[in-house]
Amino acid sequence: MNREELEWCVSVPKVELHAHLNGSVRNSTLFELARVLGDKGVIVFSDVENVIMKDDRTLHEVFKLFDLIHILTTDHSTVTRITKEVIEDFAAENVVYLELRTTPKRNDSIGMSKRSYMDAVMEGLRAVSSVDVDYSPAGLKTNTFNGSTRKKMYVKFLLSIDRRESTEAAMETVKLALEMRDLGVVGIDLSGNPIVGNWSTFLPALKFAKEQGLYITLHCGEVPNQEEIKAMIDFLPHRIGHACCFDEENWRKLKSAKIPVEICLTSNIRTETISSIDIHHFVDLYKAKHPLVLCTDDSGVFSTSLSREYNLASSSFGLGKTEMFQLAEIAIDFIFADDGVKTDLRATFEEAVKKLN
Ligand code: 6MZ
Repeated sequence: MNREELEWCVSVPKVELHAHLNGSVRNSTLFELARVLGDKGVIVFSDVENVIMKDDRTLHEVFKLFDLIHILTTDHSTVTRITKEVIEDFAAENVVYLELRTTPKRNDSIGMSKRSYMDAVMEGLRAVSSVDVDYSPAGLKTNTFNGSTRKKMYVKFLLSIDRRESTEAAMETVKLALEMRDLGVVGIDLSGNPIVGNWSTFLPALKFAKEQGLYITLHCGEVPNQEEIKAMIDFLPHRIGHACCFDEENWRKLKSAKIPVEICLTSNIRTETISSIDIHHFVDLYKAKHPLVLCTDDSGVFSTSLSREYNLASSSFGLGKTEMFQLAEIAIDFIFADDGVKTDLRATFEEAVKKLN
């Protein structure tokens, strides 16, 4: 990786639309948490160390790793800590708009409800100190930033439904999202192990969410389940993530529906969902001018960053700086926020282009 090019990618303002909170935790934090639980005898530290250090993992192994990460992170104070750290890490590499997604978790043994989990997330957001954060809904935003010369960043939340969940649990998450709209929750994500669960289980909750005006993004086509992919496109989500295993007919459907795709290059390669970067569907979608946005997915789990994803796209697909900047800027069109935020972000990019040239 060329250092100068990577630094340039860091300096460009960026929009991150597909980042899972627990997949974006720093390794150093995971080790620290594992050591504490190891000392308490809850886990065996060296076992955890081996799993965290492993670099190449199949999709199946990734979900086993998430179960382990959740053991380390799922208590209120740790959720607050990782939220603060993850937001600060994105801010440090010039992400000016972040949609952070996480699965609200219930754990009766520690008195955690989906709501208290999300309250802990919000506390982490408020604890961010390296950057001015705006998470307020439409109209209030300028108050937060007025007069400040500090770096600023918008943060919005998507609540994830895990494919292991029931219809009722999915509905609870949607109701929570509606309750937390004033706190920057803008939509719903469907994620989790793609070989688990059925589309029909989640459909009632997703339909309800859409009717209530929440934005929807779906993990779609991480495995070649063409029937599910077709049903997902027919649902007309506002965005989809991945789109790795589409057959010709589903490509046609997706393209004619113009649903923006969140592209996670390193994640797809590491999980072997795509066998090699040269055949990644980014190229076809980019050439077809299909709406797409580069994202990290799980920057901690896959040891990447949004700047690295841009750098990887540039080196793999031969995109120059002008194209890269345009790619970063056009992502504004696909964010789940109102026109005021979009206008403000466009101004940020205009300022940046003057400095970069
Ligand atoms: C599908 C994924 C994912 O929600 O606990 N998640 N779901 N495909 C992926 N591609 C690799 N990466 C992450 O963050 C972790 C959760 O996000 C989903 C999984 O459900 C995982 O448990 P949160 O913050």
